[in-house]
Amino acid sequence: MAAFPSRITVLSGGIGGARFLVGLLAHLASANPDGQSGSATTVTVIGNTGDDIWVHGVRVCPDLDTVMYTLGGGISAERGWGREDEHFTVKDELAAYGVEPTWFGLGDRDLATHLIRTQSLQSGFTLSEVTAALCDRWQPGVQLLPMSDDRAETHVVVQDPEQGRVAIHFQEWWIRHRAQLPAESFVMIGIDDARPAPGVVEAILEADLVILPPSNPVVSVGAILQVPGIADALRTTAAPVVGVSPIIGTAPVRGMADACLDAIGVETSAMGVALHYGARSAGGYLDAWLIADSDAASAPAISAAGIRVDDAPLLMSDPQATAALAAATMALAGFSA
Ligand code: FO1
Repeated sequence: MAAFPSRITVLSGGIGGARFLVGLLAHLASANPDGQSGSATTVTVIGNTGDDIWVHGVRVCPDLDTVMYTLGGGISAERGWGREDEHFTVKDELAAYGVEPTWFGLGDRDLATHLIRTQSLQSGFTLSEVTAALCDRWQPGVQLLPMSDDRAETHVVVQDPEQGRVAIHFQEWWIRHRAQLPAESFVMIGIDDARPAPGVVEAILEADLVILPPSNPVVSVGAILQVPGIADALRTTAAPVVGVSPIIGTAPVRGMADACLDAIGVETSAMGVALHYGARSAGGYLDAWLIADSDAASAPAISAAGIRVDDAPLLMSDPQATAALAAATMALAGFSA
């Protein structure tokens, strides 16, 4: 067993990925005594920006902010997004003017982040630069990189009762329709011209371990993998690539990944997602896959596909459980737990 990786890279979406990262950092801090002597493991997070949206004139980056707030101590524990001790006074005033979208939960504290981001982008800074500047305040304990500095937004093709077949922004589908409008497909507007943000490809190629955390495999990890150049980096990195199933049994641990998986014809199960990502030995992304202990019966089929598999409790019910999950993930990759 190798000791500890010196560089871990995590491809993360929002709430599930952020929660996993809390456990990973806790595990590294407690289990890596060398950490105190400066040979700590560094963690780079490549954050999904496909969920990003212009709303009420400001640029909102939900998955970047969820990671930043969660690791920085500002997240709303109840919602899993946005700020703790939040109010929605501005949102209510906008609604009083009848200004759409009234369905988007723009928090007063959260608005400060979006105002700074919007001003910085409009004065020519890149999203990477803005994200680094915002993280100066929050000190998340990881290097947080957007998957791209270019705009690539996830839109959802749905059958609208009045308008017929239309594409709506992912956030409208996710928040206003609670992903209950059957999605025909997901389209990432601008993805063909999007380039990996500075440091993203290097973070994958130079990592000692790459983790696909229990984020939405379609609109979070899947979106990151659609940025030209990132999927290839994942296929070619010398680092082991280990994923954690976001599905236990036939249901997502949280969120609505099942609605997304249905849309792309992937079975909502630990095995379905594993086979969707595919084994690296067969041109896919996974060397290993961690499934719930209750799904251990699907282990033989997963390993038959060329993916090493282990099972562990996957519910991130508290920091200790999440740290244990991170330890199991690292052990599956061959690093000392
Ligand atoms: N999710 C909701 O369910 N309702 C909201 O009103 C909402 C507002 C919101 C504002 C800022 C932000 O960063 C995230 C927000 N989210 C909201 C969560 C967001 O839609 C999802 O977390 C991600 O896009 C999917 O991971």
